[in-house]
Amino acid sequence: GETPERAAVPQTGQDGLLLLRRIGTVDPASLDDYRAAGGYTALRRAFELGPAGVIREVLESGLVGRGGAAFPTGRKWDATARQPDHPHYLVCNADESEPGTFKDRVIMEGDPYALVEAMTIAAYATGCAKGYLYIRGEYPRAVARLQHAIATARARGLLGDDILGKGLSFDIELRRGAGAYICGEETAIFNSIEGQRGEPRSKPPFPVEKGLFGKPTVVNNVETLVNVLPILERGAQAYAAAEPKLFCVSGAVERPGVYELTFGATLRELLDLSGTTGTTRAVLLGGAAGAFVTDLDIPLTFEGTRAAGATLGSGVVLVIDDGVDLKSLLLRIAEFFRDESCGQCVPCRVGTVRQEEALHRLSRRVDDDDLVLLREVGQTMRDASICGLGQTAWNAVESAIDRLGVFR
Ligand code: L3W
Ligand code: SF4
Repeated sequence: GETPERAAVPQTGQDGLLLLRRIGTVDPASLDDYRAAGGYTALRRAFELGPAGVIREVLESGLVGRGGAAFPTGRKWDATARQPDHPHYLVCNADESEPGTFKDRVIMEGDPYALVEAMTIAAYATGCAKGYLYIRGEYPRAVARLQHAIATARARGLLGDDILGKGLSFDIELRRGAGAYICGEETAIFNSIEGQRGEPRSKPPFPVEKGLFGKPTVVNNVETLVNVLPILERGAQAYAAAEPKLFCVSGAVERPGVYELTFGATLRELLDLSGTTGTTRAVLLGGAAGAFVTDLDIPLTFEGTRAAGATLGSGVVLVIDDGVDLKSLLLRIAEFFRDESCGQCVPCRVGTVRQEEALHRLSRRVDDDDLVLLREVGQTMRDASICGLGQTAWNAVESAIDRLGVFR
């Protein structure tokens, strides 16, 4: 189902928003509104810089992927642009399915032309004539608004042949996912678009060499792509000095929603903006694939959360108060991974079942053998699974046992 409407209300603690600036202030159906609010200045700047110049700016900005893995975007673009094999493809990963994540939805519903423009810039820089927007099927409003934005941009010469009279040919095809979490994994997206089962492929080869239809492919998350607009508008250095990040705040808070902060703010500062209810016991950072933390003074950066044994992931901040039944929450997370495992590789297919069974037993009676088993199964999933789903399926459970003393 859809995330409750109130979760889609952007919240902010500061002026000068970069990523959320147009949301709620422009009509998402109106290309004229978008242009009046600064739309398409970044693409014009891209044409001035040329493809190599755009990649240089993105590299200099330090932008890393916002889907969870934080790989340098400029390196991905550069590697694809250099591939001699053609055609090159662009894929936007809009299959936002990590539990607790709803930032991409807010962008797509509130500022759809921003994503169309950002995809056009990415395609220009990396030499892609075709882009696929792979969007979560449970986002009907985002689908409708993006379809309208794509059709309007095409009718106005901003997609298709000879974009803005600059000789660029690029078009976007929207594809809807059918409800599988695993289809957010980049190579599972390729299989899904190609009409195969949505199962991850082994990497390497990485998509930049051999991706969609076996061709060099750039795959970026929605938030990653829209960051390219302020990078080109402001210049890489000005952008890097105040780099924006979106956070999806939910759980025991007064004002759940999407918050834009500058990297470096602490978890406590974010929770001061959202307000908390009850007594905060822990925060699940990074979603179901993430980890619980109790120190609210950790900086919300990729490095800061890693140093705290957690992950920023896709920006999930799920606040747990003392009224939450942690055992039920862990069971729900384990059930989710068991259900969403594609079943292709043994560590994950079997491990997610064993993890859920052990948690069921432990929630009835704490037994040391089950705790040992859980750790062994978890470590095996982490070490031997093909993709991120299996590799992260034990993170939250492990951190709840080690840091929150569940089952002690
Ligand atoms: C070229 C190399 N490219 C890595 C690329 C790779 C991918 C990106 C990250 O996601 C995380 C998990 C969850 N040459 C490269 C290279 N790349 N080495 O960089 O790669 P990787 O393998 O570190 O991670 P991953 O498999 O892409 C695993 C998180 O994803 N997650 C994300 C969900 C995202 C969405 C969304 O965007 N809509 O749903 C969910 O759990 O945190 O850590 O592009 O090809 N040498
Ligand atoms: Fe499928 Fe899980 Fe293996 Fe990923 S880790 S390929 S989801 S079975």
